Amino acid sequence: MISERKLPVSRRALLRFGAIGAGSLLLAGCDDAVSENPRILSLIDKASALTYRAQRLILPRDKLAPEYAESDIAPQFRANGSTSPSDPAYRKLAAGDFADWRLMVGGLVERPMQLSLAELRALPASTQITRHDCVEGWSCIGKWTGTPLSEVLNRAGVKPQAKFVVFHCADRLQDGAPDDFEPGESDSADSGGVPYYESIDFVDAYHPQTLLAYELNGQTLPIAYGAPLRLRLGRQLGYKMAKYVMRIELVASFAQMGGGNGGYWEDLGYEWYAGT
Ligand SMILES: Nc1nc2c(c(=O)[nH]1)N[C@H]1C(S)=C(S)[C@@H](COP(=O)(O)O)O[C@H]1N2
Ligand SMILES: [Mo]
Repeated sequence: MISERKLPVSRRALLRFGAIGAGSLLLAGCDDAVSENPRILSLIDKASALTYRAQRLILPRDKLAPEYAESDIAPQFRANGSTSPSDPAYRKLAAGDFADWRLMVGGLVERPMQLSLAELRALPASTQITRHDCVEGWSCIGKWTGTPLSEVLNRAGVKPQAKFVVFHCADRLQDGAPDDFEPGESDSADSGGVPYYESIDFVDAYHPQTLLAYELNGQTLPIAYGAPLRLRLGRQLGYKMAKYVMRIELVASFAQMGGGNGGYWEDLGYEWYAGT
């Protein structure tokens, strides 16, 4: 079911990739020093050495990612990847403060639904101060508020055949080798490109720190960070945390979707299970 292939992106390429970001985008409160951050280096090693199955055996299902104090929050959270989708339908929704936006929930569910932001905000909410680790080698601590994904899944009613939750996003990124990608430079060109998407299994989908976040640091989620709704996971790397989520689809397999590897970066060679 889950591919056991090794990460084809070399660690050297990842570090070079990280070095570009570290040089160009230093922000107070975010830890950018990839070469001095042994934890990030070791998690890159871990991501390539351990299979998904091994990680799932080692980690208790509900093991929580560390949570931090208000004083640990980065003064400015770093934005990465798409920061302003150019899709016309998205721009129109953004112009209306997402009043007309609806989260579509479909696929292998008993009750397909559409939820407005007001409806999501009316569901039980959860707030957490957690650290975001990007595969490029930087980390940032932020306070996220949103609806636990489990609240939405329970209302939609997950069919027994469903194995994965897929997040379809509003933005498109240029396809290409990770070496060609300039972090933060994806937006001007996203009218062509490939739609961003991600997928997780039900261990993560029902994990208490898995949120559909609509606030960052007590403010309505800004567009740069994925407005109106983005995924937050406690225990995986940044690229899993889909921004600009438009549609959630429950599937038995993602083999027929995109490049067949379960996510935009996965289709370019990154691990599907990006455990930290
Ligand atoms: N839709 C979408 N989601 C995305 C991305 C993206 O380009 N598009 N980039 C990913 C990567 S690599 C990271 S590190 C985080 C960045 O989130 P931030 O901008 O809030 O820091 O979003 C992830 N989710
Ligand atoms: Mo990332």
